Amino acid sequence: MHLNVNRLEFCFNCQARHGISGDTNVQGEEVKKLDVLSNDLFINMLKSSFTTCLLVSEENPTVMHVDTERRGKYVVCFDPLDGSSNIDCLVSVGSIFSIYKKSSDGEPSEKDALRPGRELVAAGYALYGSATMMVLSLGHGRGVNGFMYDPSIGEFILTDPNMRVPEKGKIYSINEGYASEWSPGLKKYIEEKKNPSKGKAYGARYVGSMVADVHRTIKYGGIFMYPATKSAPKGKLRLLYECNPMAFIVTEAGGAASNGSKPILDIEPASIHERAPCYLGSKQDVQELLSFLK
Ligand code: P6P
Repeated sequence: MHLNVNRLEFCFNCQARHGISGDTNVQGEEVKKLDVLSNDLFINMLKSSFTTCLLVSEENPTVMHVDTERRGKYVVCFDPLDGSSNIDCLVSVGSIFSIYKKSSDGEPSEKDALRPGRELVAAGYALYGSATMMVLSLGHGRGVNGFMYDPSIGEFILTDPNMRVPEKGKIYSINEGYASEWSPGLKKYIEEKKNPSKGKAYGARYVGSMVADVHRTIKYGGIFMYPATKSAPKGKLRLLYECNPMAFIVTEAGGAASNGSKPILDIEPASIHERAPCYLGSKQDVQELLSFLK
């Protein structure tokens, strides 16, 4: 799947494209025009690739069926432009996707997407930051690879082969604005990172775009958290096209990803837009956090 980055990047530079389109998506969030454009690009490119039979997008309330004559064997769940609320202030945004191979007989249906992340055959993200990078994994011990986009030749170049998450990091990443809603265990963990009983305090980094925060966590180590809170008991991030693909990639790169009680990849989805608490990053940092949550 070659994402039409030129067209998306071109539109980043088109003033006409910035700003609110006046619609709201199934999550009740403002939909910016680039959200709509990137969603259309993903849908059109995937359908015309003749490789997919069912699509799930953050921007669409229900699954999308691919017409029979263009149907393939893959189910793709995607967030076409994650972090779009950051577009107008030029903070990095990204696209996230996960891919299942249809295993059921008969017509494709929603159940072909409601499968644990362990069954994914591939996952990846594109980060539109100071450069454009695609990070991909085919799972099953085949590692994680990063491809930087070179606009001078219009191709993605393998610049980060076999990406690995450091065993332990020095950064914690969470939106501290919701601290009053955290569980006691999470409050104790964050306090320990700020005023450790031994060793040095962790640094705090939070972009507010999942792709940027996760990419930094893979590169530098540490832990990214979007926790359950009193007002959002299942957190904010969506399982099928945010938590699962990132958990698949981080786990494949030697890290860990949990919802606080089990590996994210073991969660049995009940609906295509369901949310899950997300704690992922360096194995030792995630394990330490889980000991506090217990
Ligand atoms: P908050 C972007 O809207 C997003 O879905 C993720 O990219 C990001 O990690 C999260 O929401 C940020 O949410 O509540 O901290 O602004």
